[in-house]
Amino acid sequence: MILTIATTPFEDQKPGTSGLRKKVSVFRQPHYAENFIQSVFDSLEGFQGRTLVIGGDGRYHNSEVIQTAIRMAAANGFGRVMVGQNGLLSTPAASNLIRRHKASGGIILSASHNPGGPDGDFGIKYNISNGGPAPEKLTDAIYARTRTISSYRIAAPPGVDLARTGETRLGGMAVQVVDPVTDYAELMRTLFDFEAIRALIRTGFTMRFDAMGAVTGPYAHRILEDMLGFPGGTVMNGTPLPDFGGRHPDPNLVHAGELARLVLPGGGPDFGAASDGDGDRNLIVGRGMYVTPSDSLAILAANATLTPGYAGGLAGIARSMPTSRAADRVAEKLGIGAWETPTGWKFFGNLLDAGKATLCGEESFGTGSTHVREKDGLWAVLMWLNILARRRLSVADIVTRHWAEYGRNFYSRHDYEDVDAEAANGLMNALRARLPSLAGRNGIATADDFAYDDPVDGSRTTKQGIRLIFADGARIIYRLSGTGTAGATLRVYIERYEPDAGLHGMETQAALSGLIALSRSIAGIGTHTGRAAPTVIT
Ligand code: VG1
Ligand code: CO
Repeated sequence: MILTIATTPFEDQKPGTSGLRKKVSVFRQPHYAENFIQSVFDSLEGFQGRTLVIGGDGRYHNSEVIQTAIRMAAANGFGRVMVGQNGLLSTPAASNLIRRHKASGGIILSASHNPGGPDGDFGIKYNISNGGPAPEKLTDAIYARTRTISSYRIAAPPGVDLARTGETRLGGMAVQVVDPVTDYAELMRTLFDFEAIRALIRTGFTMRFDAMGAVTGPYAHRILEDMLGFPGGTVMNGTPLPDFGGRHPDPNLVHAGELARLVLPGGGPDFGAASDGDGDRNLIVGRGMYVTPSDSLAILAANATLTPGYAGGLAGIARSMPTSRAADRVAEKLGIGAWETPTGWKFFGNLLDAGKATLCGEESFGTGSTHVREKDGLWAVLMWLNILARRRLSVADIVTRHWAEYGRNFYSRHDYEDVDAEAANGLMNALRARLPSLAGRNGIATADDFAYDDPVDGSRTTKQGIRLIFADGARIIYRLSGTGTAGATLRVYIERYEPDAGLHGMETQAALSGLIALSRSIAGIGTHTGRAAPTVIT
């Protein structure tokens, strides 16, 4: 039986950088998730009778909303939902399922790297038929719909049993519960030389992968341990938990500190990696070497032809604007396109679909390629393993040789978290107002607010970050986070190019100290926010 339930709009359902993210307590309000999901369906066309992929990162509240989404899909006329067993799908695995099974789209329940649990965050994201996050045009339409919605449709309870794989029905709709790992693991096998990685393991090579109590546990156990043959225990924190075991599943040196302390000092494993809540981010460390995500993108690009999936070369490399320009140097050397987009994976989709870019990356621990339309944590780990297996060098040697060849882009992001929202907006507005007067002083050559003209669909996106570009190519960038759920987070991105290999060994914060001081004084960070220093440095 299909129920039509009367509702009234919520004012705060505007999707951010990556879908709608709110506190669990907000999502638990009656009708809240239902309103948003119905607004998504109302903004789509031509899905009647077609397939919808549904999955989530297993965080607290996942099991409730997944049943809601399935019952609403049935009531709205989808022909089939394909859902991960126990409601689990990593974000890249969901993207793969959408593409592989020609679904009309997918709903991903995740707040990614944000903490989970009853006091944590929850999120809903819609992905389109190419497997990628909905573009701005669609998220704008969804938001507009949330402002006028007056009813939603939902199949009467009960929902469906997601514990067992196989097919059942809900009203006129088929419900197919699939193993979340199988198709994804198959895709990885087509891209990377598993035999070469096995040979590397036989030389005594060891690694640790920290799943951070989140969704990649089952993927990493299957691929790294069962398929590649790394010994049991290689995967840490490999069981997905609703509260991630109390962890903040953000794979940086702070939150993945356990892994970093194991690998970085030496004497432990040769290689360390971690992923986030929904499996789309990656952290890469070796003995004595933390690989910045910006460098990782450049290094993967420079070595891509060593892997079967990319042996034919790359069409181009895309990076988000605040990501360092290290990848641009590789693109230049390879004679391929270098693209610069706003922050958020949704801006890469068109470039990938149009064949303009093969690899993409963001400074925020996100790397990916044409194989899906999301960033992909385990994919990056496997690509590193494939390259290590072929080059037989340590992570540190690969990175320092890369710098010696291309020069080093010293890079750091300073986050000022949970700042008063008004103060953060005040800082950005004041900076914006002063843009015309900033150039010409302190070595700044240009100062602007980044706007992006999509080369494929011609859409224009404005106000994507304030850029101070120095005469020597150094950059300071300011933007506000679009994924937080409390207050505001000011992100300051700082970059400087150093061609002299004799100086590449400098500590990053020291190498950037002049720019860091400027980043604080020019924007008046202390005055506006009351903060003398950032809360997180990556
Ligand atoms: C952050 C990152 C951005 C990333 C986004 C989603 O957004 O900076 O690069 O695409 O998170 O990642 P923001 O607006 O907070 O800076 V995930 O893994 O949280 O879906
Ligand atoms: Co994520």
